[in-house]
Amino acid sequence: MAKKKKASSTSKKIEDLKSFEVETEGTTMTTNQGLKVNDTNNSLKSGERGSTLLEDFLLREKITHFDHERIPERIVHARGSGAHGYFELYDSIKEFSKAGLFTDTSRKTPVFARFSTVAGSKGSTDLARDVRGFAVKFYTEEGTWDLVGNNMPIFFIQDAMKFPDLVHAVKPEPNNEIPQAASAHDTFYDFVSHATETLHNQIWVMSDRAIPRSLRMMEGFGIHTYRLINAKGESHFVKFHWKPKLGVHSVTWDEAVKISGADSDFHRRDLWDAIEAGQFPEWEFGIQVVAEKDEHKFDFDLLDPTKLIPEEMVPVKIIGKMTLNKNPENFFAETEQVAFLPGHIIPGIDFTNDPLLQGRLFSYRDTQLSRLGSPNFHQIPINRPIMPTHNNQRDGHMQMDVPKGQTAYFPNSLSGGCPHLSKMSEGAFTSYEERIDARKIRTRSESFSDHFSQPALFYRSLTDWEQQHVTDAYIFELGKCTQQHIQERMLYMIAQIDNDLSKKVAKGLGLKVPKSIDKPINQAIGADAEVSKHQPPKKKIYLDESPALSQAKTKFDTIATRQVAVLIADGFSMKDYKKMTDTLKKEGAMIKNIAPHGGTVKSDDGTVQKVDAAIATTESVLFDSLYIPGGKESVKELQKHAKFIKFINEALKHCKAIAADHDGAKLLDETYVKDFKDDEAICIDAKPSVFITAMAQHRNWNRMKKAEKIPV
Ligand code: HDE
Repeated sequence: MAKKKKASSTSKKIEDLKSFEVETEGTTMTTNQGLKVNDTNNSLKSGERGSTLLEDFLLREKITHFDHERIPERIVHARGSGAHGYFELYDSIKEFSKAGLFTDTSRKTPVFARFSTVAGSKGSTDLARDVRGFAVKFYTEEGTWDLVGNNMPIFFIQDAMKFPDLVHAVKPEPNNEIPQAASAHDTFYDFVSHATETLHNQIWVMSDRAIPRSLRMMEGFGIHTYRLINAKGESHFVKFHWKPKLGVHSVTWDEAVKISGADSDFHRRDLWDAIEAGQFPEWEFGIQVVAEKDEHKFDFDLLDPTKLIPEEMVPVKIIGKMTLNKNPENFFAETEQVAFLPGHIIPGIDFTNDPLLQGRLFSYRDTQLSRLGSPNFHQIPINRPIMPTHNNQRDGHMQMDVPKGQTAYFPNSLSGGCPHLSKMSEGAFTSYEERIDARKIRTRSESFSDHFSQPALFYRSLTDWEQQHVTDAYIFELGKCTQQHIQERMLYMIAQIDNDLSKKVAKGLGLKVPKSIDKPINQAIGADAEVSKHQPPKKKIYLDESPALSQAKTKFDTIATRQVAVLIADGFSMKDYKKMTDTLKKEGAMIKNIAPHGGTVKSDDGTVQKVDAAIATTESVLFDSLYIPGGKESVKELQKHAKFIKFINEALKHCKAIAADHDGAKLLDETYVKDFKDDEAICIDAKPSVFITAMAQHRNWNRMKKAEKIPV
């Protein structure tokens, strides 16, 4: 079989990985000891029909390895997809940071990024309603820096101490291991309704951000406030942002549910295919910088990870770009074995006292020990830094290096004092000397106690259709809870964010918003006595709206990588087809021919077109838009298959752009499209440019209210 041409790319890290690659082509089968094998199908037996002999070392080696080939999946973020790429800096920010990757614009820093869902197991659907992990490993010349973030700018909890409770609540319930990859169940909302600090992240999860159209179309956030340290040793607070070049776009919940059935690898496949096609995903990298002196000027605490800094208050300064241009060679070796640690830091960046970040600094190293099984996990090829490493750490399971010499301690004279220490001026990392004068105390700062202002700001900043999606999501999620007291407690909490929202959700649940819950809210918070003591009775409004929080305000200027389903059968008009698809391809769209059967179809001028998917094997939800060229015979044939009608009706319901030329429009007349002829995104006998503009809008949300009634 001809080998598929791969998108090429190289970097210091890719070269390093190459030295570990093992080719299969042209090789002879051997055991792990290099012994040539002549039979891998039959075990050694006492006679043709006899029992298997203990002597069979070939069988034992093969089976033993197989028996142990699984490792524990990540306790959270088990389901993930990764890719290689590089980071480029537009402008030096040496006034803020001395880090090489932030000061040297000539560098191309190799990266490996892994995107993930949080709650589901390794094999769960990509389209779960969930936060997405956005972890990037920068292989810098000063050591590896891991920015382990999410696609939402805030987190559920304020203190690492609560993380096991949060995760236990959202994961499948312990008695029956139900539900998989879903927050819509009693234990999650039982927890959430008792911990008001979760409400901000929780309302983001109800928004479309939790069901991205593509991993390539979501933002990324470092969440915590970090520090940037310049060459003079001065510190600035910083929040890190990733902004996708393709804009931020999502699917609807109805699509998410259907995609989970049609292709549960939808996001993984989309990322892989885009990179293989040379359509490299790109994100711009931005920083929000706050001077030390301004630490306390906000209505919230910079150390509180449930708060964002509205971009309207501190703009995001774009300083660079990440491009992902190479798929892994082996999923397990790279995407599964990659170990991200927030504690992997480099000179020029430092931590703050955010109590969630502080806990993470412990957890990520610890978890690799049970997941990867050894303190030598940094020696696994994907985890090796591009810089040589030297220290006196020794031995442990699976030691891959062969450290030479007589000494493994410091100080020493027998090895000439090596490996020797470096000074800060020679590039050594030294922690920022923050002044601390404090009591040792197990508590939560009063400055962390406003839990409603920012979820309310988020909700206020959404457009009507986005707010509608949040309402529907709450009705779905709380509707799946079986305990009325949990639903009512949630309604009470939501009312603290927005009364009207709570009323709409209550209506959907067939309940009333309670005026109070079984205990006053302060006590309801339970364990966090300090938080409850300071709980403000009312939310604050320090900003009317933050447009940056709405997906409707992102980019709508490209159809690159959009999937267009072209519905054709024998006799389709080649003239229509060519005119439309040539223009779409020029804009970077991906054309997929969908026909009544697999193989090929013949156009009206006798040209043969390859079919990408027979209608029986695909679904409308896997595409961004659809086009039907003319051709009497073709349209007649398509009409015979009810699934094409369903296909079109679903695209219409999901507010997608639909185009048809000549006879193609007749097929639309058999669908609900006939009631939507004035719709801006229904393009009949229109120029390709009209269809392109409609598709670039991602969806025609003006259609949403009417389209919701379409019964598919
Ligand atoms: Fe994680 N998290 N986390 N998390 N997290 C893990 O580390 C943890 C948090 C995030 O693609 C684990 O290697 C604690 C915030 C991502 O491999 C574990 C706390 C943010 C990934 C862990 C948090 C994240 C993880 C599981 C609260 C966004 C996947 C496997 C103190 C800023 C990385 C592993 C990948 C993975 C612990 C909170 C993002 C158990 C204790 C906040 C993207 O160590």
